Amino acid sequence: MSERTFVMLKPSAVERGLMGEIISRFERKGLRILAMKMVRMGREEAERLYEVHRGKHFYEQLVSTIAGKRVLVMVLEGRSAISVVRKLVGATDPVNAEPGTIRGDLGLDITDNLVHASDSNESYEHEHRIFFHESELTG
Ligand code: 3AN
Repeated sequence: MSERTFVMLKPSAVERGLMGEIISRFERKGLRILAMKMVRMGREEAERLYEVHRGKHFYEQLVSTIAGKRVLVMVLEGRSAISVVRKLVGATDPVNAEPGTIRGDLGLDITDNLVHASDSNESYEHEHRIFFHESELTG
């Protein structure tokens, strides 16, 4: 069944010039890029994106790592897109991420771990609305 997921390439992926490498992994897997744009992340948007982590010890660092910086946000579509993208991205801590995954191959920092990807359909519904209008996703 075709599914959609929200993905954000974090500031380190943008600054290190890894956008093409990461996007190409999604494309080669067969996922369709439905919408994509580069935005400068506002503080309020960052807080909304990481709402579920409010109160955790790493929340403030997480928000300030992306607030005010350029990130690339996108909606990907494909069969079981949510779990497929999470597998391609790899474990949260790049130290534990398997080689062959994006975090396993390209990252080391746990807070700025290159990519954010929705972990459920509920997260997707919340997250994509922060950056995209419904009209950007049709067609
Ligand atoms: P994932 O991004 O793999 O879904 P989550 O949703 O548990 O992981 O965490 C969201 C983000 O919070 C992670 N991408 C990472 O940047 C950060 N994070 C998670 N756990 C920690 C931690 N123990 N220390 C610092 N940052 C963390």
